Amino acid sequence: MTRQPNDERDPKQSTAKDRQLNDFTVDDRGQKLTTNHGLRLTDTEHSLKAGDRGPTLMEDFHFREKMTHFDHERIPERVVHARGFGAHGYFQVYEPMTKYTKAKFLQDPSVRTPVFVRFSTVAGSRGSADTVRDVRGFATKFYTEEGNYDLVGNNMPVFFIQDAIKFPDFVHAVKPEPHNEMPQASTAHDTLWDFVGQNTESAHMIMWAMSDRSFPRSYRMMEGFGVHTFRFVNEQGEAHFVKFHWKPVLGVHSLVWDETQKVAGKDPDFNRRDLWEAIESGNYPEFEFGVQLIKEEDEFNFDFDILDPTKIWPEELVPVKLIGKMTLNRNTDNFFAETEQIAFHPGHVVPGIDFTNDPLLQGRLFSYTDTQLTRLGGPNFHEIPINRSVAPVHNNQRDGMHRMTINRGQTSYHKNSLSGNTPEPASTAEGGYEHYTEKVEGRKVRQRSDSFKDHYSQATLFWNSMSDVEKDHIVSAFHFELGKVQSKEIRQRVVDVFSNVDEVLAARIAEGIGAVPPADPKPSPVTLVSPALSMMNSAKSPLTRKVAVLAADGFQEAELSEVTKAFKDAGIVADLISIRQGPIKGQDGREVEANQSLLTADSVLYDAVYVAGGRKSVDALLAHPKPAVFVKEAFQHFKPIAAVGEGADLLLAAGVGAKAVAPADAVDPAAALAAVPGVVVAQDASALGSFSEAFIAAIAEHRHWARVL
Ligand code: HDD
Repeated sequence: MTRQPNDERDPKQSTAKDRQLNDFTVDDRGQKLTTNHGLRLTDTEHSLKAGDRGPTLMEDFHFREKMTHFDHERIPERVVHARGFGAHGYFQVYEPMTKYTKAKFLQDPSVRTPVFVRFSTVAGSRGSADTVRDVRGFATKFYTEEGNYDLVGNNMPVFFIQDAIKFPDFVHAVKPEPHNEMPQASTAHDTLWDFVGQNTESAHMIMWAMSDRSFPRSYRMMEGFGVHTFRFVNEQGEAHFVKFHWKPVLGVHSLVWDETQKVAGKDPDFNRRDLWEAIESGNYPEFEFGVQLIKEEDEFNFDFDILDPTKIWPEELVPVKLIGKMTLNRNTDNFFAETEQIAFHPGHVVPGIDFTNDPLLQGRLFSYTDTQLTRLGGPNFHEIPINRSVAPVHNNQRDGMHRMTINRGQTSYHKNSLSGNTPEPASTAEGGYEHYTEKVEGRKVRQRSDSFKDHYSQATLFWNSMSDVEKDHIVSAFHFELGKVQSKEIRQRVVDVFSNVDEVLAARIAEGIGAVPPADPKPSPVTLVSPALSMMNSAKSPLTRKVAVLAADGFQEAELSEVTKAFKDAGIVADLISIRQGPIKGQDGREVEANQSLLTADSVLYDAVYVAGGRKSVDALLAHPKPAVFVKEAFQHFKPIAAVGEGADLLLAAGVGAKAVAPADAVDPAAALAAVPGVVVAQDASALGSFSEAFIAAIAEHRHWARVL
């Protein structure tokens, strides 16, 4: 599928927001070159000089304009979430949510509400790598008929702190250290772990951050969470507490740590490229929208405070009701204009959605507009095309840097008589926003409620809910992170803090970093488990997985063509990788195009590896140093691997199966390979159908953890 600019798309597929953006979209292709003022130019390669070897003249207005604009092209990056990637799409509700909320975009299943989503990492700069260990931002702007609604969430359901006033402290601790601006996009340094040791409310979020949720395989394969408790309010003014969820249709899947570090070098744009390519090829990412609801009268019926942003509402306790679906179906036309200039704000709500007294949320309501004033250069950032509401905007706000709107009329104040007192406030029946009339009472205090003081139970719940593999990964993550911490006191303090989560966990952490473990460690007495927290229980699918197909001249033709056809039919994306890019010849002389070479492709960029047979092809691969390393890495990253015929020789050369049975020379090598979880082999081309089926099933499993390395 070739890329279709927004204005050339099927009008039936375009949303009100797409059409609005078209009014601002310019296609320079095929046009004459002009200045910013529309003057046609004859030349842009030579500055105006006094003689062809002489000095440049001040009079050269084109030089000055071109250079001045260039000199000012950069804007400040976001103070957090600087690196991001966005896409357009739409949202549709499954059934009217009238009982719970009057939000118009949640009523009519036939209505497609336009959305723009920006995924991001938090700590790194704009140019940092995608696959670092970090929380991922998941911010959605719904362009509803009632104005923009922003759901500014993350891929983890809790946060590091409970009160927004601590956000600058937390961010200063997690960002590169101030004296030397190191390390980039990494939590593995002293100041972050010092913060964790001193601020125990972060314990639960740290458990998430140390899990593999911190490096999603794809933005299309991670959950999103609104984190805070919000309110749904219906037409009758009745409220429910609500938490928001995005559930990826493809399931929740992650990379493995070793892989993330290699990918960061091989393709720092890994996650953004994945999203871009999926959308370009018509594999539109889909997320179901879920809500957890608690009645107002049940506010105090839980053993945690439902307003505490370091707590989840376990899904087994408060089920997630899936109420709609978001589909991302269009890439941006221009990264800067759209993804960089979009401005989210958790305070952009619509009637039917309201806030609670979560002290983290309350503080966020200040920060987001404030930060745009510097980042986007003034108070009129809502007029930037990507930020514009599709609902009409009428008020008495005027002027400021870069004002676009030309407001007609004599008045710009309320109340007035000269314009009949318009624009006039709307009644609630006319869609006017009315705040939920919550009763509040209290003394002014700089304090936090005692109900926020349990910092550990849910960290334990998270730990208890992990599979053994996930637990091992969490422990290694602590070893890596704390291993980079210079201060022994800080390392010890972290072990001491996490012994409140689980002493066995703390002992395992201590073991890898030379710290003192808790004496006589025992598992935590908290035994609650929430299966929804383990990624192992997530949906599995082969759709859009990427397979590396290794072959060279002399490949067995049916083994390549039939298996790659089966991939295609199963929605799997295959790259043919050979020693060189370009055509390669099969046994019987048929040519196919290798679209990657062993220089451009790496195992870490694929979900699975397939080696076709053909003596000459496999011998060529064996003679080259890279293919065996390629397979070995895939094996060590627990990825599905398959081979037919002579292709199995490459697997054996990579050491696959070496530990499956012993002694290796006593058994049939093919049997040794077949005994490895996630390895699929066939003797020859006689049963390619069942072979492909078995391999595709192995690909759907994503990783094969039972493998002995
Ligand atoms: Fe924040 C950006 C998510 C707490 C202050 N935040 C930002 C973005 C996301 C989040 C996804 C990027 C939006 C984009 O793509 O442009 N933030 C969260 C979540 C939080 C959270 C889920 C906790 C539940 N944030 C938080 C607090 C504060 C901020 C407590 C300050 C009081 N966040 C900001 C900010 C940013 C931001 C400084 C930087 C760029 C921007 O807003 O537009 O205002």
